[in-house]
Amino acid sequence: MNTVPTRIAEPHYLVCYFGAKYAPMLGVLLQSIADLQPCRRVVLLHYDTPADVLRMAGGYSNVVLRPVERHSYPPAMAAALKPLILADYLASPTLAGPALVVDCDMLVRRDPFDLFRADDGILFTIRDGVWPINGGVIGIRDPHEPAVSRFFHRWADRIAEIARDPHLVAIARSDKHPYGHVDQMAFAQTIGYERGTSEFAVLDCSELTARAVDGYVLNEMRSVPIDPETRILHFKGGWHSILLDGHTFTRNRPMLAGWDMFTAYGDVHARARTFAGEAALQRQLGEMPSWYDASRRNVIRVRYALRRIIDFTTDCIAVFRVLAGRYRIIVRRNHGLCSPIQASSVAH
Ligand SMILES: [Mn+2]
Repeated sequence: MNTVPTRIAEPHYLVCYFGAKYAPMLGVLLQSIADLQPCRRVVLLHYDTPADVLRMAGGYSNVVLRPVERHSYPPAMAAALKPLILADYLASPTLAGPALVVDCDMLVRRDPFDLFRADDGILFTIRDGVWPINGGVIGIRDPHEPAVSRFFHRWADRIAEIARDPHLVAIARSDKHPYGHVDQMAFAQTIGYERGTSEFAVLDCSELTARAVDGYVLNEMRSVPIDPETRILHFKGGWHSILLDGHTFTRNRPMLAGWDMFTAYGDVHARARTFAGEAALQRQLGEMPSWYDASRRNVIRVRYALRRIIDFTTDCIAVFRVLAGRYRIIVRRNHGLCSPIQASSVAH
C-alpha cells in the first residue's frame, strides 16, 4: 500500500480519477512524472476504479492511492465532481506544500513547480479565445491552508447554484460569455475573473490571490508543435478518440500540427506498458491506434502527409467539376442557340 504520513510539506500532484476508460491516459501521466521526477508524489483521489487500474497506478512507488467518496449528481452537475472531490479531500489532505491538480489526460514534460511564486494562492491557466479559462490544471499553495479549502468549497457551491438555474447554465455555455462550462463559470466568478488581468483577489478570501498562467506553458491543449516552455500537455477533447479509440486525425486535431504531441504520448505509453509488465495491467493501458507503428513513424507521417495532398487534389477536382459544369452549361446554351439553325439546315 502506498501511504505517507500527513503534513510533510513537499510539492506534489493531485489527480482525480474514476472508472476504467481513461486508464491508458492515467498510465501515461504517471509514467511521465516517474520519468521526470521519480520521487515527486502523486496523490490519486479515486472512486469506482477497477482493482487492476489501481494496481497499475500503485506500481509507481511515488503514487499515493486515496479512495474518496463517490458523488452522484444529476448530469448538469457532472462538472462539479472535481471541485467537490477536492473540497472533501481538503478537509484532511495527505500532504502539505504546493500542489498541482492535474487531469488524468495529461503528460508532464518539464517540472511545473518552478512556476509557483511565494505569494501565489491559486494558479490557473488562460488562453486566447472565446472561453479563456480551463480548469484542467490548478495550482494550490498549500492544501492544508484553510483559505484554500474555503476557495474549493465556494467554487463547488457556486457550481451547484449555477447548475440549478437553467438561465445561468445557458450563460455558462454561451459564446457571449467567457466561460464555456458550468465549472469554469463558477471558477471565474469565485476568483472575480476579468479579461486582460492576470492577478485576482479571491472573493471573500482577501488573503488568497489567484494568478493566471499562459495555457501553453502549463496546460497545452491545442494540437501544436511542443514549445520548449511547455510543462504539461493536455490531451483533451478530440485527442480522446484518437488515443483511446484508435480513430484517425481530424480537421480539429490535425496530424501535421499535432504529430509532436501524438508521438510524445506514444513514447510514454510504450514505457508505461513496459513498466506495467504484467499482461493484466498492460490490458488496462490499452494499445496505441492500430495504424500507428512507433518504429515506422516517419512512414506513417508521410502517409498522412500524402493523404492531405490527396485531400487537396480532391478539392481541386471539385473545383474542376464546377468549372466543367459551367463549361457544359455554356456548351449546352450554345448548342441550344445553334440547334434550330442546325436542325433547319439539316432539314433543308
Ligand atoms: Mn482533461
